[in-house]
Formats: sequence, C-alpha cells, structure tokens
Amino acid sequence: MAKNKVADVLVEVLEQAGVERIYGVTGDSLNGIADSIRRSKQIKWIHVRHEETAAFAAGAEAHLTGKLAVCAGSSGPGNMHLINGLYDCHRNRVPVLAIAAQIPSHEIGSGYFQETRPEHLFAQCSHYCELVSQPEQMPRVLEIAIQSALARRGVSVVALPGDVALRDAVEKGPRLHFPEPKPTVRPSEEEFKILAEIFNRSKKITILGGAGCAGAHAELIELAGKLNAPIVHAMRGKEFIEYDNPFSVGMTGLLGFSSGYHAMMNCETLLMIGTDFPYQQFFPKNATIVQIDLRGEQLGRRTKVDFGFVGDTKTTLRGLLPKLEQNRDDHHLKESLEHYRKTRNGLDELATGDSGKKPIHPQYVARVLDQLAAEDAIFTCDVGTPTIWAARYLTMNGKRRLVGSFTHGSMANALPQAIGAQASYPGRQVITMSGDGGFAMLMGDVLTLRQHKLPIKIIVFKNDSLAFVELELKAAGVLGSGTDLHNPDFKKIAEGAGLIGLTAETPDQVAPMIAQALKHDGPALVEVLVSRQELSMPPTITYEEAKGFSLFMLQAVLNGRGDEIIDLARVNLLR
Ligand SMILES: Cc1cc2nc3c(=O)[nH]c(=O)nc-3n(C[C@H](O)[C@H](O)[C@H](O)COP(=O)(O)OP(=O)(O)OC[C@H]3O[C@@H](n4cnc5c(N)ncnc54)[C@H](O)[C@@H]3O)c2cc1C
Ligand SMILES: Cc1ncc(C[n+]2csc(CCOP(=O)(O)OP(=O)(O)O)c2C)c(N)n1
Ligand SMILES: [Mg+2]
Repeated sequence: MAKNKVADVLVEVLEQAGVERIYGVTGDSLNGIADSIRRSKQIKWIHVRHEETAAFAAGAEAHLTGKLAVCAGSSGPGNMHLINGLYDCHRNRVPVLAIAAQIPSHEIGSGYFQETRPEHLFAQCSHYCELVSQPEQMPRVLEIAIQSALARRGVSVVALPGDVALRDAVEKGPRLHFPEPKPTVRPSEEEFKILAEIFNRSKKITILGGAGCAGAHAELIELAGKLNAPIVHAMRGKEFIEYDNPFSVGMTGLLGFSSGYHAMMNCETLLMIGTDFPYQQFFPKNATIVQIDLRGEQLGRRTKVDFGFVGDTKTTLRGLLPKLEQNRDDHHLKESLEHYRKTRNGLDELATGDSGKKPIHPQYVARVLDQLAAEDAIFTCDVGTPTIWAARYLTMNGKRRLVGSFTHGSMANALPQAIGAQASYPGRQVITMSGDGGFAMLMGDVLTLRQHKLPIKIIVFKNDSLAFVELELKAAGVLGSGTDLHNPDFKKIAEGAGLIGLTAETPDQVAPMIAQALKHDGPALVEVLVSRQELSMPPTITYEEAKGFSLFMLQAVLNGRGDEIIDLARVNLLR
C-alpha cells in the first residue's frame, strides 16, 4: 500500500478539524496538497481567480460559521496575494488558516525563482506563522496553527515547500482528538460586587455594545431594561444588537446616527461591552466608563476607562443581572429614544424615490434591497459609501447577517466575502452591496460564480466615482482628483460571465430589477446608476469639518468646478 505523504496528513488533520472547503489558486508548489484534496471526500477545492478573494472568502466563512476556514496560495506571488484578505480576517478576529506553499526546500536562501519569506511576510497578519521544513513537523506545526487560530481568534499561516508536502509522512495522522474548548470567562465575585455597585448608584447610563455581544441579545436587552439605558452599537455589532431592541438608539461614529452620538455624550456612566469601537473623539470626556471585554488587552485601548473587567458578554451579564436593582429614572432613556425616532425619520426621508426621473438615491436602493431580501439573507457591503447605506438602511433580525471589511477597511471585499458566504450556505440568499470601484478591483472573481454555481446577487452602486474618498476630501477641505471612474457597462460584463445582467437608470426601475435578480435561480448583477454626490453627514459636524466644507466650495468655485457644486446642491438641498 502506498505510504501516506505529508500532504495526506495535512488533509486528514483538516478533515478532523471539520474543514469542508479550501479557497485558493493552485500552482506547482501546491500540487501535492491539491492531489490529496482531490481524493478527500470531505474537502472541496474552491478555485477562485485571485488569492485575495480566497482569503476574504475564508474570512467570511469563518465569521458566519464561527468555525475554522482555510485558504491557500502557491509559492511567492501566489501566497503573497493572500495578504490583504488575511489582514482583514485577522483584524476581524476570525479563525482562518492559510497554507502558503513554498519553493523547494533545498533552494531556500538562494534567491531562487519565486522565493519569498512567508514567515516574515505574514508575521503582522497572523498569530502563528511557521515553515514546515521536514516531515517530522507534520502534523504538529499544523495543529499548533489550528489551535492558535481558534484559541486566539485570527489567522495562522503554515508555509510548506512543495517537495516536503510530497515526502513520506512520519506521523500517521492527527495527534489531537478533542473538540474546541469553550471555557467560561467571567469576572470574580468580588468584581461582580463592584460592577453591581457602580450601576446601582448610576441613573444616566448608556450601553455601547459591539460584535462581542453576539449570542447575548436577551441578556443585553434585560440589562438595558434594568438600567433604563439606551443601547448604542458599533458597526460590527449591528447584526447582533439592533434587532428586536426597544432600547436601540443606533450607531455612533462618523457614519452613525446623531441619537447614538448624543446618548453616549450625555450619559453619566458608559458601559462598553464587547466592543473595540475605534474613534476616540466619540467617547464622552466626563462620564464614568466601565468596560467589559473577553480580552484583558482590549481594556482602555480606545478611551480612558474607570473600571475594566474581563469576561464573556453572556456569562458576565448572566452573573450580573440578579445583582442589579431596577433604575427608576427613565428620563435619559426616553430622551434618547425620542432623539432616535427623529433621526430615524430623517434618514428614512432620504430613502425615497419611485419616479421615472433621475437621479436614483443610493439610500433608496438600500431601502428597497432591505425590503425585498429574504428573512435570512446574508449581506456583504463594500468599503466606501455602501458601508454607510448598509449601516443605515439594512434591518437585521437575528437571522440576517452582515459582513464587511469594517476594521481593516479594504475595498473590494464584498464580492469575495459573498463567495465565502454562498459556498458555506448554498441555500441562502447572498447579496453584495458593491461599489463600482470596489467591484472592479476584484472583478475577475465574477467568473467564479458560474464555475462554482454560486447564485450570488451583486448590486453595483454605480456612481462613476470613488465617492467615499470625495466625501472625505470635502470634509478635509481638499479638492479631489483621481476619483473619477470611467466605467464599463457592468451589465454586459455580467452577461459575458454567465450571470444575468440588469441596469436600473431611474428610481421606478430599482424595485423591479432587484426583485428580478433576487428571484433568478442563479447569479445576477444589477447595476444601479446612483447619484454621485450624497452627503452622509456625521452626527456632529465639527468646526474643522464645517470649515473644510466651505473651503471646498470656495476652492471648487475658484477652480471652475461650479458644475459639481450645483450637482451637490441639487442632490442634497433641492430634493
Ligand atoms: C468606511 C468605514 C466607516 C466606518 N464608520 C464607522 C462608524 O461610523 N461607526 C462605527 O461604529 N464603526 C464604523 N466603522 C467600523 C469600525 O472601523 C470598527 O470596525 C467597528 O466600530 C468595530 O465594531 P465592534 O466594536 O462591534 O467590533 P470589534 O472591533 O470586532 O470589537 C469586538 C470586541 O469584542 C470583544 N469580544 C469578542 N468576543 C467577546 C465575548 N464573547 N465577550 C466579550 N467581549 C468579546 C473583542 O475582544 C473586541 O474587543 C467603519 C468602517 C468603515 C470601513
Ligand atoms: C484597497 C483599498 N484601496 C483604497 C482604499 C481607500 N478608499 C476607501 S473607500 C474608497 C472608494 C470606494 O469606491 P467605490 O467602491 O466606488 O464606492 P463608493 O464610495 O463610490 O460608493 C477608496 C479608494 C481602501 N480603503 N482600500
Ligand atoms: Mg463608486
């Protein structure tokens, strides 16, 4: 009987870890592994057109399933293409293993064809990154990599020279035979007492929750009820916090709601729980701040903190709730909710349009999508203005999911993440909210949809520009250049790639086109010609920003770009 190769052991360990697919582009240094995967009954090779897509797709799979996901690239440029996507996975704290094939082991150090040093290249976007230089290291190195990705939540990289993968294995198979440990992490009894005291003596409390509140919806709502506290969420917490939440006052931050901003700024006690909301200027200066996070190193990272505790959100709240007294003062909550109602109405008014007259407001597109999408749809949104529309107009319900590149902030994430989402959940509706810039950046992977029968629905917000950058430039008082996009006909590109392609040019076409795409039994693309200049005013306009804006106006006039200002006014003032 043929002896097991190192590559066979690798595949067996991945099988035992529950891996079902590997995203990547093959190459001769990956041949050994590819052959073992071909013989695997459990693991499917998902051939994408760019390795960056592979990493983003694995990240989305890991985020949605909570389980280890895997991507792979061949030696040198092949695995180097993974890097941007892996940064995204790592910053999102999702367990992803990257297999970086390496040049023949005896050539390492000679400046050989395609030689790079993956251990250095991936060091910053991984918890663990090691080279397997001899068969004796397999499966131990791989198992350490998997454990690191799971236990520390993030990326691990195993660099494996093609020749080592094809050598005879020394160990027969997996060495670890236990399910993923799920420890209970919570503050000590002494600390619970302190926590209860803080909240029992406070009246104006606001909660800021984030992605670390996943799975703790009921506890969070009960807490808010006891404390009479409005709940503000950070972007990555939207899908877990906003729905069925009578205490929700929206998001804060530059793309947030003014109600979220004010609820944070006006409180006396702020509880940050399971959040790493990054923007310092949106934290109150004089409030008492309590932070609870699963990771001690997160405490105090973003603002001054008066009380810091380590604990899992659900477990901690379960321990804390019985110790809390009912706050009888509901002024702060009522005020915050009233403010939210007004802000929400204001945003809703912007999401209108069913006439045959241009322009189409992107807010309206997002609203229509929200209304027509399935109860358990998975949305991905590109970095750029689609992130704003997703944050403001998608309604989550505990079943829907939202994936983005929220922390690494990379363009072109939506299509690749949708590929990972659809591959993992073939039966669910997966919808991208793509920028025309972002979509074009990794557009090659639209070819993956037909090849792998992924019925993804791509909605392209075609504003012929890098609109988010234009917004940023305006806020900074700088006149932009290099933001124009001379776009192709995306509908025809889609058709050429085996999708159905549709174009919505006027508001009345938006709903029928999106409905048609969603109904289609296969991949579809709808390009929507949206207006370019949409202001998504931050909840608070600082003097610097206001000044910057008028400066932009001035510069624009001086530079003879009055047409742009008229366009801006038409869209935002004369609606
Ligand atoms: C163009 C653009 C604009 C953006 N604008 C905004 C904006 O205006 N407002 C905004 O909010 N965001 C915005 N973002 C996103 C922002 O960059 C951050 O990614 C986001 O705010 C972080 O959300 P989070 O705190 O929910 O998640 P994370 O940053 O992932 O933090 C989660 C925290 O929870 C902890 N944790 C994990 N599991 C548990 C557990 N079981 N129990 C307890 N703790 C746990 C983690 O250790 C971590 O500290 C924007 C992003 C982009 C791309
Ligand atoms: C890889 C990468 N390059 C550049 C940027 C800077 N950037 C952020 S948003 C954006 C514009 C995105 O344009 P588009 O996808 O068309 O979306 P829009 O804002 O126009 O809706 C750019 C260039 C980035 N975040 N990531
Ligand atoms: Mg654009």
